Amino acid sequence: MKKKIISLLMCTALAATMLAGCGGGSGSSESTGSGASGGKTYAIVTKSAGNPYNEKEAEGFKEVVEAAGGTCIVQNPESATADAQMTVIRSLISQGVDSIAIAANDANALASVCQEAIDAGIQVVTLDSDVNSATRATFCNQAGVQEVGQALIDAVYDISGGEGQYAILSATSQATNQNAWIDAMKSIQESDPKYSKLELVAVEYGDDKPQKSTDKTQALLQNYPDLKVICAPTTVGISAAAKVLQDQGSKVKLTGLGLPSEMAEYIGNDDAHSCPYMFLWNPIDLGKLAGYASIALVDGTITGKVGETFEAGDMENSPYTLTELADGSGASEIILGPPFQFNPDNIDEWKSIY
Ligand code: RAM
Repeated sequence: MKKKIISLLMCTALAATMLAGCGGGSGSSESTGSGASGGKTYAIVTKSAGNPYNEKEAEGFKEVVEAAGGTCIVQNPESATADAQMTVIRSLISQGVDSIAIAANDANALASVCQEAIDAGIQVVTLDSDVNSATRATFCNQAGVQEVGQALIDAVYDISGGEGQYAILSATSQATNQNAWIDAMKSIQESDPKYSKLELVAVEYGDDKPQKSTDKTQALLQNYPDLKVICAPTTVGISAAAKVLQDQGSKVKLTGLGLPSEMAEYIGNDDAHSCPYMFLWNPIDLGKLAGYASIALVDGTITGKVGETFEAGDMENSPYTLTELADGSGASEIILGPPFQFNPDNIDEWKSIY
């Protein structure tokens, strides 16, 4: 009898594990809260597993969904590719979730799977990195693209002394957000003679993988002996590059977008530090914003049209308004706020927060 109970318990445990496994994708988790949005399921698909920035984003999203009583599914695909995201999105569609928030690895390659979700009655919202704007309701954008581009090119200008070679170490070559920021940097540089003495010698892609980003940094140092600055608009790239430059005592300086928790030891104005300053926003807040936007879409408070507004609890700029995306399509976005500068004066306040 005892044996039977034990084997019954083991079978039940195995079945539960298999059911949980149906969520697919590496780093999947599901949890439920209690309250007004009870019975609804809100999913978030990050760019990839193993990136602390993505974990913070998912943490904020989950907090909001659960506090509202919803069920939260977090999916972190194995790699930062559109294919890996397609697999998890198809699985979420077949599970019949109410909404999917996606940090897109590719704007166009994900369009058809996003349309499949919409056709299945699922609300699709993007955060951090957009898809083709016709295939989602709205985009939770961490900061205006022009503002990020301006902050980065000004940092390169300032740190290089206004002239000389710089290189960009990006995430993946298809990432909507990084490509938009890089394009903004290039067009600002081209349109203002102030930046005419800066020379962009290379754009490399570390694919948001620490080792590949390390290798690409080392190759940049070898290939461009006159390089003055590396700008890495990715938290994974900047921390890998910071370590290479600082360990080698390189004269090349670094700026870009980084997590204070990962970058604190590299930020400083002296020769012993590789990064004088960098920028970011609060990734937990970006996830929270996507949580509130998902709930507002599911309960019908917003539909994704420019001009609509929704409440976002105790978030700084609540209520948020859907504003027009700068691509002329008439589609909407929701801006979290301006990019924030982290430097030797404030890094210690922020390094334990995110
Ligand atoms: C990486 C990711 C993410 C980006 C940040 C700045 O973590 O590529 O999409 O927003 O960097």
